[in-house]
Amino acid sequence: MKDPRDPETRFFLHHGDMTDASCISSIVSKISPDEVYNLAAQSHVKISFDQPVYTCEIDAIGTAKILNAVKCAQEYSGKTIRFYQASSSEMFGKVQEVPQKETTPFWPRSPYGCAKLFSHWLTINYRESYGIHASCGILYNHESPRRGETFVTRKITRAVGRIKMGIQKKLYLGNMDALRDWGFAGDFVEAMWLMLQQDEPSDYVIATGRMVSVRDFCEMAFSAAGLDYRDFVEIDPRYFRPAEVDQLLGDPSKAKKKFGWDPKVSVEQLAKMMVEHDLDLAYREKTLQDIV
Ligand code: F7E
Repeated sequence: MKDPRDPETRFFLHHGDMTDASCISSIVSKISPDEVYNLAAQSHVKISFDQPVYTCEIDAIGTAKILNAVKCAQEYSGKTIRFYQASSSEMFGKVQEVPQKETTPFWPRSPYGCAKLFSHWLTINYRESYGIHASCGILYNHESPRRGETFVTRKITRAVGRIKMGIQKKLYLGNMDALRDWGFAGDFVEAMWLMLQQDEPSDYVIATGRMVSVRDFCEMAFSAAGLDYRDFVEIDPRYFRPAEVDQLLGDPSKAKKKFGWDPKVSVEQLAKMMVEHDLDLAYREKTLQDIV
């Protein structure tokens, strides 16, 4: 087994659980990290309506556990640990301003949005109370071929691949009029890292500054495979949410000004990238089906 203290070893997984404060603090004190990125979440908005308590346990109380572990480890060792909190555009929910910026008032519309808002403010509170170098990235929807298949972009591109290969007939969606500011996860992760390289901690909106509808994304994805979405997509009210976030559009100018961040991948390129990946995946599925 590789020695995790070896500088050549770039990646080492430790077991842990967001509900277990003792294991979080022992991992933080054992590793003594330079930077901590809290991306842990029950991150599906619709599921948060069905599992509100679990969502709050992980997305809200979990953050309190990590922040406190960071504070204690820092006090004990005297070493500065920089902290990143994955805040979400879902905190803007019923938007009070278009586009949204760091100063826009919040109005979350789901247990997920409420839990993220708690963590956002707790991170700011630890920064103000204990001088922790803690920053919040208010990230808009960020996607890639690695996206989970129950999120709408990947659900669409998976369906495109499978329909094209003849192993799926229809795609059932909920609210196709919802508007989102979709970017590429690779671009957004770069922004997270840049945030922690700044001398002073702060909060930043990370978005592309362009908004399209679920319907538009369908059009882009199906046409990337030479298909017309209107032939395959149907509405199923089961996918509607008890309270919807109708539109989200971010203004990333603070991040651009402070550390020169600019997203490189457009939503059209993103849809094409995901479709190409999922066509390949569906081709392999089809080949396997034909063999067995
Ligand atoms: O839905 C609509 C749905 O589940 C996008 C998470 O990463 O981004 C994500 O949250 C929109 C919504 O993402 C279906 O009603 C229509 O309006 O892909 P989504 P989300 O809820 O925006 C934020 C920034 C986060 O922080 C979250 O963790 O698409 N929609 N039909 C559908 N959505 C889904 N999932 N499935 C449908 O069939």
